[in-house]
Amino acid sequence: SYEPTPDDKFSFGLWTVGWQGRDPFGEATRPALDPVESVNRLADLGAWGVTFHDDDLIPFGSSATEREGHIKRFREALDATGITVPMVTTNLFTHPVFKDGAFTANDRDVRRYALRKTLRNIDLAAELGAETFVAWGGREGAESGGAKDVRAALDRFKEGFDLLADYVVEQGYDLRFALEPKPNEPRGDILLPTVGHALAFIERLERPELFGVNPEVGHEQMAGLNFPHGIAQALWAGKLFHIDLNGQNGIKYDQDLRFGAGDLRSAFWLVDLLETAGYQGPRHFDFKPPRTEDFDGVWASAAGCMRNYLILRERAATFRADPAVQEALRAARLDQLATPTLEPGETAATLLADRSAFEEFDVDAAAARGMAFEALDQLAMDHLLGVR
Ligand code: 3MF
Ligand code: MG
Ligand code: MG
Ligand code: MG
Repeated sequence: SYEPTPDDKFSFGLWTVGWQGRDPFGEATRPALDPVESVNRLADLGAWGVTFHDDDLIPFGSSATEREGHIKRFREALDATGITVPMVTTNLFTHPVFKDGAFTANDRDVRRYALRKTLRNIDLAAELGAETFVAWGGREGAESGGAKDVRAALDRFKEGFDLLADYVVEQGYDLRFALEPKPNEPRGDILLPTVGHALAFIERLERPELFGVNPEVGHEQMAGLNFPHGIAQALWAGKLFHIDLNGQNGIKYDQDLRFGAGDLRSAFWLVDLLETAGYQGPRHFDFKPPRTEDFDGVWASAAGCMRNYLILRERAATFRADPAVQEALRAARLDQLATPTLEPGETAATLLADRSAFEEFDVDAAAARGMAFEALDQLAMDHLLGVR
């Protein structure tokens, strides 16, 4: 059965099911959704967690008393359903004040305001027991070359994150940051456009151990990149702190289709990777139920995200367990790739002394060997399509 349970660690942003369908060309097609209703419905569907931007829960500009009221009734819904809050994030992109960015806005007062908004939200994240604080810098970027000094902006980006990390340590919060890359939209070009850029940036921070990435399927695919490859590198670096699952059809606007829609083969390899690599974090969906849908369609779309993950998890497991696949993996020499290139303790000198590695190496015979990848990939297709 493909019925989700809390053990599957499926989580959803309030902004996903709550998306009203407003896009650059059209008005909302659905009324606003009460966060309490979202928590209840997601719990009914078998989800484990909800995540939110500060403004998803507490409308921008609320008074302190209103703020407390929103948090109180949200907490009551969490307690009643057992839904957790594994991740919280800050909205630093909707209000016009952030039109030129938040931590990297040219205007210094805007940067100071953005940091204050974030610090306040970090307190709330800790209060609700979140382990991950996501930062997507959607407005950190530019439309034209002279408008942004990218090196100065990266200095300001680092300054901001260093301050936030110091604060988390000073407060004794058990919270880590996950940076979310995206190449463009809403800015013409966004800073930290891909997983690779984000991983390199993190190493320049004062407390790199507190920072990882929150890659989103569609964001990497908007840049034409192979998402499972990016995830594999994040895992290899010990930096996959969180993930945004959704669907995307190639290099287009950020489609945010439900997980499994879009590039299905990529989704299969992604689930195979997450499940075999021992990723323990949330399976978080950042999707948008298309604006064609009413609320029945919204919940069908949310249920579909989880169902597709569970189907792909089963398909990937049957693929790995199939003796014919294991044989095909050997024929494709994946076992050899797992073997170090050098003998233990080997140096350049011993490699230079090994005549079999060069002088006597039969280059033509090695070049003539087939890699047997097509047979392996067809087995994967057969498993994905459910005919094996
Ligand atoms: C935009 C996004 C964001 C981030 C969110 C942080 C509004 O394309 O993906 O969603 O995921 O801000 O979690
Ligand atoms: Mg997105
Ligand atoms: Mg997206
Ligand atoms: Mg996202």
